[in-house]
Amino acid sequence: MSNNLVKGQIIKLISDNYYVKYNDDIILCKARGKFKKDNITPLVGDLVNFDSEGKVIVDILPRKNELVRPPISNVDQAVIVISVKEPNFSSLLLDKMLTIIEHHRIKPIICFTKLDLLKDKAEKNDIKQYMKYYKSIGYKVYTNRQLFLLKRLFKHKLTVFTGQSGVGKSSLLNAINKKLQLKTETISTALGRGKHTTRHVELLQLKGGLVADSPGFSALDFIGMTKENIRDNFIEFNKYKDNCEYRNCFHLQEPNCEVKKAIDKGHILLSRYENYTKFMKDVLL
Ligand SMILES: Nc1nc2c(ncn2[C@@H]2O[C@H](COP(=O)(O)OP(=O)(O)OP(=O)(O)O)[C@@H](O)[C@H]2O)c(=O)[nH]1
Ligand SMILES: [Mg+2]
Ligand SMILES: [Zn+2]
Repeated sequence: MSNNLVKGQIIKLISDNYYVKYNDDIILCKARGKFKKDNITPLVGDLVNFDSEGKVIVDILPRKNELVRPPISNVDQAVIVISVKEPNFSSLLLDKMLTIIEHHRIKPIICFTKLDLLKDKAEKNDIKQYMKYYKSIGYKVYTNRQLFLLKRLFKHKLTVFTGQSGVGKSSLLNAINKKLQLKTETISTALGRGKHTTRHVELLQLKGGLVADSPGFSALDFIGMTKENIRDNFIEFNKYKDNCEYRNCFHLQEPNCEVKKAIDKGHILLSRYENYTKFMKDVLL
């Protein structure tokens, strides 16, 4: 065994070239042949021991978590970027992303964009109510104009930016750090193709942390998630569940359900419950 083993983190992967961050250097490494034999694929985000002389990755340290799409490990938090227009706000999509991200034990942060496109007062009010509600249940909620606050979120963290194509993920990252110069696209072309402008997975250094401007988490479905998982990741329901008559209440048809009472009283947002019941049906299919 070599004496030159040091610990780094994979920040980019192009075919079988691994770019490993070691202090302030980026070192191009290969993976040890044994990984392939054992059917192990090093992922972007992996903490690794590598031989700094031979430039070979020798071990992958245990992963905190692992996403399939985008293929990244050790994710601490996800910024869910959601536009209020172009594309229109969808509470269904937001709740879906929240549920999936919570399930992966990743901390969600919500960032609304394109509020400048809201002309109608009622529409603006509507969005404000949503923002207030998600804050009230414990999420960090921002708009893309709150750069001062957003800039403080990244230190020592691995953050994934996620959300539909065209919501403004790359634009927001560029605003946080002008040097990034990520490619952005006008909305008509982005939507027309229905594809993400941003494709490959790479961790960028941002404000003392690492971020991935990922090509879509949104495509991810409730893969591997059970009804229980979905229920338990609607975080505000958990405060009421112990008082439901049934110990394993799904808050659907059961009598004396405290969650449903909380909805009737206006303590839980109706759209949250409607989206929840929809997801429960989807998972049963
Ligand atoms: N009006 C308005 N337009 C915005 C705002 N943020 C971003 N845009 C525009 O929205 C379009 C799409 O932005 P991108 O940053 O490319 O979106 P993206 O989320 O990175 O999209 P993909 O890479 O395709 O996933 C661009 O034309 C941006 O200029 C905003 O706050 N207001
Ligand atoms: Mg992009
Ligand atoms: Zn219940």
